[in-house]
Amino acid sequence: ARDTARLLDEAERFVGLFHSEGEGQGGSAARRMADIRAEVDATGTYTHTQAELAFGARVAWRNSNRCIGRLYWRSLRVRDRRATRDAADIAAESVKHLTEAGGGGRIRPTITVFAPDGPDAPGPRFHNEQLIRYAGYRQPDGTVLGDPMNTGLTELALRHGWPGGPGTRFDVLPLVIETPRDGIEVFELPPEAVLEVELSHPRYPWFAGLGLRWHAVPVISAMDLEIGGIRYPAAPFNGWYMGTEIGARNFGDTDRYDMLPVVAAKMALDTSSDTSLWRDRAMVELNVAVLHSFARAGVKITDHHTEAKRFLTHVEREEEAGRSCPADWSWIVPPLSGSATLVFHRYYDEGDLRPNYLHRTCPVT
Ligand code: HEM
Ligand code: NRG
Repeated sequence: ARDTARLLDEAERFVGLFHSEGEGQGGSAARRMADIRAEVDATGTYTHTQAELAFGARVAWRNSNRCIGRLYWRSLRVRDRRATRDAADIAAESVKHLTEAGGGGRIRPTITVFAPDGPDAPGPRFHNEQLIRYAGYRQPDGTVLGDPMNTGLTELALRHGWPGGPGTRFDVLPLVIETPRDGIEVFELPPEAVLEVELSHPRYPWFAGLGLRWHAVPVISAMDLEIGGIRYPAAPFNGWYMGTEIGARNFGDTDRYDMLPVVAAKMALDTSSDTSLWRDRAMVELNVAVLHSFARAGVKITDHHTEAKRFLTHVEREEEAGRSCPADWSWIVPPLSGSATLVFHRYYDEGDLRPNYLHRTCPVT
């Protein structure tokens, strides 16, 4: 009963927002709430209309206080796949999401929404943190082949029948999908659904020889979409990359691909002293390589200066619309040259609004 009361409270807040932002198409919030109450009475849950689902997914993006890319929140494409319940069909729809959203490089911000959690059974979920992730194989000597971030998911996939990839640093992991009926199942992604960019550098011919590559489309798949008290645990969404995510973090972090020492050595920098700023110089060139390579491959990407300006435009627009834009400074400020971007030089309201995308405690296991 307490759950039902909470659900109805959340539904009322959401329906109020939906109507106050002019999405109601002539209907009234009170009428809609009466229907929702009746449906909750009868079934323990309620079903969003397509318009509510699309609005909810877009506003959840608008409310994502860690995201610098929110200027285009209204243009999110919403694929309603709530009726798709079998793991194999969910995998097939995820592959379609990848090809449609990838657009051969003309990336389109897209979300696919699968079934929500219900009163009797949870919805399906992905154990993959993103639809495309590179395997991390723990080696006997304690090092990791591939992406150390994904050792847990790699071992989970192997335990559930994945034979393992070819054994490169960039083996694409299978989808690991859990449904209440069939438990955990594993589905290989077809290579043509995985758009990737090989990295080269505009001035350093040796850079291509490092053999680095990254996937074009980041599709976050282990966050719950929460709208009006309803949780959608499988609702993978994507935009495009900001270069620093790859060049500074994925390749720069010491607990990821840890490439700064390798790049610095190739650049013949003095790595014996922190003071030579070899890490900083290597990081800049890694980021130059990422932006250069994506542009050359015709794959949409953005740099942190452009995106910081766009973000402040977004904050202004939100204020004009009478809303304050919630933002988490520590995520919004880019990991490279923070103070050279405008987003560094101010503070923000953090906010914790709904609808939103929320982390579950643990995607793997
Ligand atoms: C986080 C950029 C689209 C929701 C981020 C981050 C960046 C970013 C740089 C920080 C990531 C990190 O530090 O690891 C962009 C760009 C987009 C875009 C350039 C291009 C259109 C989207 C879309 C959604 C979204 C379409 C949802 C519909 C989020 C969320 C986070 C986030 C929820 C936080 C993720 C977490 O907590 O791990 N975004 N984003 N973004 N973005 Fe966006
Ligand atoms: N840093 C992560 C991706 C996080 C989300 N970033 C986006 N989201 N651009 C990485 O894979 O490097 N998005 O929806 O576009």
